[in-house]
Amino acid sequence: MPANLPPQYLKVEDEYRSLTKPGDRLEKLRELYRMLPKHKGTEKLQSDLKQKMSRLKEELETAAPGAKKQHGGAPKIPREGAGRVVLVGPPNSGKSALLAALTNARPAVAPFPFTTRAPQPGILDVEDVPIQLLDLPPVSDDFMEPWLPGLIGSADAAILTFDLASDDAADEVEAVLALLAARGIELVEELPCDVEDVEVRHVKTVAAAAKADAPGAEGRLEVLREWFAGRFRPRPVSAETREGLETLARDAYHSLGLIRIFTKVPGRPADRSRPFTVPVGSTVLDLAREIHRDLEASLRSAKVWGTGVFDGQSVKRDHELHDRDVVELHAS
Ligand SMILES: Nc1nc2c(ncn2[C@@H]2O[C@H](COP(=O)(O)OP(=O)(O)O)[C@@H](O)[C@H]2O)c(=O)[nH]1
Ligand SMILES: [Mg+2]
Repeated sequence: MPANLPPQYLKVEDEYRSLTKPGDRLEKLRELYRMLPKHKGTEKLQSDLKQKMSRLKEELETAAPGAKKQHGGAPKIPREGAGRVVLVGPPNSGKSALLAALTNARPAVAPFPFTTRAPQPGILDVEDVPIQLLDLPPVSDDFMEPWLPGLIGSADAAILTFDLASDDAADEVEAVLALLAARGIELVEELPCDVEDVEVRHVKTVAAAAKADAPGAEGRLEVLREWFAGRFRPRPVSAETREGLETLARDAYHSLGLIRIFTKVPGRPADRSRPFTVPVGSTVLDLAREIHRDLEASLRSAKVWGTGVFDGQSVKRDHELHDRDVVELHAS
């Protein structure tokens, strides 16, 4: 569905592009968001804008003078891979064990709360795409790192952990959701497409019912599914037995809404070792921009092998790409 943006919007977008100060850019993004018609055709734009706003907010918070003291030293974790998925959940729910089971990172796993104080990144390779999995301290009303909501809000997606070894798992997760909602962050399985409120950030979330091997886990899973019906459908996983880990990894990858594109140079086969990734709905021009800033200006045409085209079909810059397309870019 086309976005059909009003001319006024495009004008403000140009103004946004010319700004360099994060504070000014954030203000301009808020203005853009308010102007944007909210419907299915602008879904991708809406979430792009929210994402940019969250990242700028996080940047401003960690860079502000006095931020160190005020925020207890908000840690700066560089982004890696095609996207960032954060592990969110109550204390002791099995987040760090999942990071350890899914990546090569070795976080501390311990039977008492607040073992994890600083975010711990690991790389999860799934469907030929590396994604950054970030283990976080717990969301809790006993104590919560002040920078934690900002970091969650600026992530590309979240894994929310439900503790199948705990009889209070439902209440614990409700508390997490409420604490985040109070900070303008809503964890949701599906992103809504018509949010008027600039300040609410929806984070696409995969629900993981951790410790599926624990005694009584099956019954608790039933209860949780009923309790959260219509909001979350927790998938059983176990860091111990590795049950459900592959599915969880794939679901986390799919929650990022990416497509994989292979590139080739004329007269040679495609490089299928590492795909580029771009958001669903991206065009040839978006791909060029992703590969190199300069390529955006010099791009003349492209040939595509894949979905909805005949092999090697010449396409325009605004041609929409599909998962696993092979693209040959021609620049002047
Ligand atoms: N039985 C079982 N216990 C687990 C599993 N994952 C974590 N645990 C235990 O649950 C406790 C908390 O785990 P941890 O990963 O540190 O939780 P976090 O606080 O959410 O990071 C530790 O005692 C772990 O050994 C699992 O898959 N099965
Ligand atoms: Mg932990």
